[in-house]
Amino acid sequence: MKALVIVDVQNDFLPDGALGVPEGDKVIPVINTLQGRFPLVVATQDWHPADHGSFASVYPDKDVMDTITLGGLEQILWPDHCVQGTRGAAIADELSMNAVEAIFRKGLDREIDSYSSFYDNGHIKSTGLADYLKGKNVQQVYIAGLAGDFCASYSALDALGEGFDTYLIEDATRPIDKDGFEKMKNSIRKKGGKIIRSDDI
Ligand code: VGL
Ligand code: ZN
Repeated sequence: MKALVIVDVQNDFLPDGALGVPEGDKVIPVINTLQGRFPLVVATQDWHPADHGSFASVYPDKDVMDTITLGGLEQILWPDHCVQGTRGAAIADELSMNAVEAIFRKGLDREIDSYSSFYDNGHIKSTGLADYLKGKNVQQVYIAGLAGDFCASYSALDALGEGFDTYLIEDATRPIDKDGFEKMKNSIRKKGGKIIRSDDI
């Protein structure tokens, strides 16, 4: 059985959002059309406390895109985004949510960031998504959503690590940085994942 994982299609990742992804809104109609082809659809939501350690605003001497060490890992500093309960953290209005059976939230721990839908960046805490999918006999995981070079790609890598046949749907995602996305796609391919288009499903 196959599942569609819709990653972080939230207002703050749309072009006008706090951490706007170029053309991020373009994924919405593609994902809405795709959902009917899957027996199981789940979504994730980046869900940070207002003083999350990945926010540049927390450090008086740092700027957005500077790097620091957070939770023992190199961390890019972001603009404040997806703060719990805010309009920016809400799922985009145009995304159809009727078929979404569960929403997995991540990024709640201020001491470590969490790009992947499955684990925090240190692979310490699980979101429960892998067990949820395995409990429903899912073998194929299809990844869509934002941002292509971060949360979508890290989700694909962790899905591979969990033993799922993994597909990243290229026209159902958009990256923050194109070069970074090419590198992530190569890492996914190297681990056995496939980069596909929505027409292939
Ligand atoms: C994301 C950066 C910071 C994402 C989340 O959803 O790709 N990127 N937080
Ligand atoms: Zn975030």
